[in-house]
This record gives sequence, structure tokens and C-alpha cells, in this order.
Amino acid sequence: MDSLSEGIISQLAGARSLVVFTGAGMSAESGVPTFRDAQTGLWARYEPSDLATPEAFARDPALVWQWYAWRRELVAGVEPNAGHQALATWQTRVKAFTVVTQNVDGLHQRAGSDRVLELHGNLHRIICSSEGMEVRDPLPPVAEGGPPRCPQCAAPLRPDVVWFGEALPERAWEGAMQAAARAEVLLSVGTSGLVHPAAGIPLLALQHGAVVVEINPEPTPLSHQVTASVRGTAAQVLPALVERLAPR
Ligand code: BJW
Repeated sequence: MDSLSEGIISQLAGARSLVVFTGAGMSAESGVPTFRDAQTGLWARYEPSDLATPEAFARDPALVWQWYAWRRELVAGVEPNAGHQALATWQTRVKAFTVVTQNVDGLHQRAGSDRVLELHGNLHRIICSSEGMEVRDPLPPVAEGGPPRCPQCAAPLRPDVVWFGEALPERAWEGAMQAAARAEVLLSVGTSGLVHPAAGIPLLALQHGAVVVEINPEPTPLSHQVTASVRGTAAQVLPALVERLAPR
């Protein structure tokens, strides 16, 4: 926070349109593992190509279904952290406040954020792998650990998340690009900025003249391009920032 100049603080305080672009680091202090952190990230323990591609699901649907069932349970057992809560407070003070998230955990919504665009889907939503329609609880019974079957067409059900090689949901993506292009300020929080096309969102905001501030304990490929970088965690920096912008 000390690394933000008074000029940037006043731009944040006066912004009428603000986008917060979030990644896995946003939820790390809630106890949800990131993907690429060297010791604790999911990809340190699991191969993305075995679990997060349509080919992996076709090859071994039971493995993929069980991995996501484990993650759904993990997320159901955690709470939004002080960073999520700070964003939900901040939204009440800004005319156009949009959270664009790569996260699939639903923690922004649980903290009370109203306008959340999910670029990589949501872990809790289950869809038919053939027709894409949502299937709500109670899901059909599961045979031998494999995914339940669609009640309409019997295709395996899957989580409504975006795997490598799949297109992003069109409405969320269009909405994110529009919000980024119109934003006076964009905050990029807790993302490595390595996964495309989502990683282009902060750059789009920069191209349109926004002030872009990164919040991350580690440098990323975005760090040298942004207006300012704050080295700290989401649950520490965001509440302090919101308090500084409008003390209670
Ligand atoms: C903290 C913290 C704390 C820690 N506080 N911070 C251009 C160039 C190269 C490749 C491509 C390209 N365009 C497309 C590609 C291919 C591919 C891609 O990007 N590959 C790269 C990895 C090389 N992209 C795709 O395949 C995408 N689809 C696509 O392009 O489709 C084309 C198409 C068009 C039309 C028709 C059909 C196809 C889809 C990408 C889907 C990504 N899916 C995943 C899994 C989602 C489901 C699930 O959860 O299982 O999304 S992968 C994973 O990475 C997940 C994340 O959302 C995403 C981004 O990760 P994120 O959030 O940045 O996490 P980490 O772990 O990387 O970083 C955490 C950060 O937090 C770190 O910086 C820490 O320092 C920090 N941190 N503690 C704050 N407390």
C-alpha cells in the first residue's frame, strides 16, 4: 500500500468505473489452493492435461469427476476472506463496479459481490457434457465413482468450468472486455497472468487508458506493464486499501 502514490490513491478514490480482475490468489487465504504456486499449487501435484482438458474427461471421466467433487467439497468448507469482503464493501461506493474472475469457487458472490463475470465457469454448476444444459440437484445416482448421467440423453455430466482448449463463455467474455475497455481503474489481484485469453483483460484496460494496479505477493509478466504494483496478499491489501479510500 505504501507503494501507491497519492496520485494513484486519488484516482482510485475518484473512479466511477472500476474492474477487479481476480485469479486463484484471491481465494488462497480462504484455504483454496492456487494452480501454479510452486509448493502448494494444484499443478504442483496434478498434471493439467490429466484433469483439465476435454480429452482427459473423455479418457477417464471418473478420475476427472472425482477430482472436481473433491474440490467442490473443499470450497464448500471454506469462507470468503477479508479481501472478498472488502470488494463487496467497495462496490457500494462506485457507480460501475465489476468483478471479472477466473475463479470457479463462487466466493465473490458468497461475500456479497453483485456483478461478477466468471470467465472460467463455476465448479458448483453441473452440465450435460453433450448438450451443455444445466442439471440441478439432486443429481442422478452415481455408478462406481463415475460421473452421473444426463437425465435427458445419458451423456456423462461434468462441471461447468472451462478446460484448456475450450472457449470462454461468450456473455461473460464480452462483458469483461466491455467493462475493461470502459474502466477508469482496473485492479489485477492474485493471478499469474499466464492463461489466455483471460490474461489480456488488464492489457485491454491499459490500452484504453485505465490506471492498472496489480496486487500480488510475487511479480508476474504483468508487473512491468502496469501503472503500479503492490506486493502483498489479497486479504491484507484490499481491506487496507478500501479503508484508506473511505475510512469508516
Ligand atoms: C496471491 C496470493 C494471495 C498467491 N494474494 N495473490 C495464447 C498464448 C499461449 C497459449 C494460449 C493462448 N491463447 C490460448 C492459449 C491456450 C490456453 C493457455 O492459455 N495456455 C497457457 C497456460 C499456455 N488457453 C486456453 O486453452 C483457453 N481456451 C482457449 O484459448 O480457447 C480457444 C478457443 C476458442 C474458440 C473455440 C474453442 C477454443 C481456456 C483456458 C482455461 C483455463 N482453465 C483453468 C481451469 C479452470 C477449471 C478449474 O478450476 O479446474 O483455469 S487452468 C487455471 O489457470 C484456472 C485458472 O482460472 C487459470 C489462471 O490461473 P490463476 O488464477 O492466474 O492462478 P495461478 O495459480 O496461475 O496464479 C496464482 C497467483 O496468485 C500467483 O501469481 C501468486 O503469486 C498469487 N498469489 N497467494 C494474492 N494470498
